[in-house]
Amino acid sequence: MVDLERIKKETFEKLELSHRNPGVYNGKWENFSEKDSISIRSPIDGSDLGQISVATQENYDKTVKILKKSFEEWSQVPGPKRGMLIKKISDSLDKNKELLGRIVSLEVGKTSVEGQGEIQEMIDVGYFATGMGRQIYGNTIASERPNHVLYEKFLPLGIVGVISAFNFPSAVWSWNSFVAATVGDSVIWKPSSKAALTSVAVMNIIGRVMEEENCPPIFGLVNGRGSMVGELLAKDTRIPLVSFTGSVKTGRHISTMVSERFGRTILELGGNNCAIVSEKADMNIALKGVGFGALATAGQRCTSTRRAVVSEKIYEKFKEKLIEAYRKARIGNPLEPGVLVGPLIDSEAVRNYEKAIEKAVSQGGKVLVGGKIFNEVQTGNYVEPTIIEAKGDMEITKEETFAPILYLFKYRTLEEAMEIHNSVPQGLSSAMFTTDLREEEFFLSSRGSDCGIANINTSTAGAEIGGAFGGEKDTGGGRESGSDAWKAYTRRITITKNYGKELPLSQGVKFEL
Ligand code: UN1
Repeated sequence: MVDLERIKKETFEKLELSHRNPGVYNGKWENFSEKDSISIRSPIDGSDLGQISVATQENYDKTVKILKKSFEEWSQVPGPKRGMLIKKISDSLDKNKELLGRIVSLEVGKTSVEGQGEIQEMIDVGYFATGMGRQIYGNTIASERPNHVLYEKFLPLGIVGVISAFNFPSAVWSWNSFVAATVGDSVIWKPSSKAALTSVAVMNIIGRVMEEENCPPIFGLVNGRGSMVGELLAKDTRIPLVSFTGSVKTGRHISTMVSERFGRTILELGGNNCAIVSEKADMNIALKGVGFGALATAGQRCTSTRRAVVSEKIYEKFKEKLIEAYRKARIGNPLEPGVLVGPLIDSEAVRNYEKAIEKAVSQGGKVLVGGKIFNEVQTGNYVEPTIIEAKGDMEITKEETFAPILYLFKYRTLEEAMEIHNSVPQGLSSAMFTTDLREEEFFLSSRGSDCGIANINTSTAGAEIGGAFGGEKDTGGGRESGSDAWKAYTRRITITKNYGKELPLSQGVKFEL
């Protein structure tokens, strides 16, 4: 049995967290406000993890002003140098990886390895951004006019707002922030109020590096509720870009407010990710891929596998083996070694799990395994991972429920599988398990997966930071993290330069003055 109290004490001490933590950082911590605070409870055992103060409008304004000033200085620093600061941050996160991972586990209930993985994801994107500091490039384009050059430059945008969700309380922030900072922006962070402690722990580490490096405060933090801080950010014309991760409903609201002022958004909203398992799949890989996708983070990833569409030729065998694997998966305290499925974030998530199962059953679904609250652990936040055999076009399978519920479908032809796959409003991640080249290329073609992420023989979950992350349809269309996602954090200028002795006009227009 792990000694939770000891772990808490040690982690808090080393990360300089207390029972009452300030929640606003703008180069220095703003004092704990007595007026309003967020209470954090661990989903592991319901115990009190302390309080985080909530930003007032004044705190918010002051932070934006400071970040604006920092931007002016920081955007003048050469890209490779900016990248080197991010490297130092990554080095420091690496040194504190174990402790930070523990905070993630304590606060949002991730298993130890997944908590560590979350921090590793920050470290990775930091090193990626370091290299990127030397690769902020634009195209040179052939001009139609003699003695002319046509090219483009990507300049920093200003202050980028990042609103992050509880399930990846620091990694998704870093995808946005490290890339944005490397292209020359400053960043204001509004974390989920369910994961405010992680944000304070991360800023404690980063703040120290910034001080040592004598760097202007380019990373600000304003904890608070979405209805207050989120709204302020969305309406604030000083914030040219808002990156939001969360529900479709809130994303739609934020997006409307930001676009009303012609601001830009990067939206990473819901996923309803599907895996197609062909009769030509390697059964072991498919079982592990679907199992990991559906069970990791207790089904609380945007990339979690929520539907599996299996060829009728192997359906029964696959079903049997998957049920067997589910029965073996250990549920419980996520800090215990060997546990695969930790708690859901809170009692509301448990209610949503129960409601979804009820709806599925009333729509004709059959519970094959799981379906109940897991009573062996006291807090009530633990649920049994569930597989539901779907019947026909069940409405509930079109919704994203943040819980370990997997809907199982059977297909006859690949076209039929693809239709089921693409029949949901969301379009984040997808996977196909097959060893047939024709099948995989069909899946990756314009008639195939309609998602932003399409994987072959690996899970819908667990993307690497090197690729662009995001999806289509109700997922919102944004791209973050790797590849050329950095461009979204810049403004592009197109430049035409005439180095000749005449003034020829484009399109052959003559204009004799
Ligand atoms: C999310 O759930 O919002 O691909 C992000 C994955 C992780 C990130 C998930 N690397 O599962």
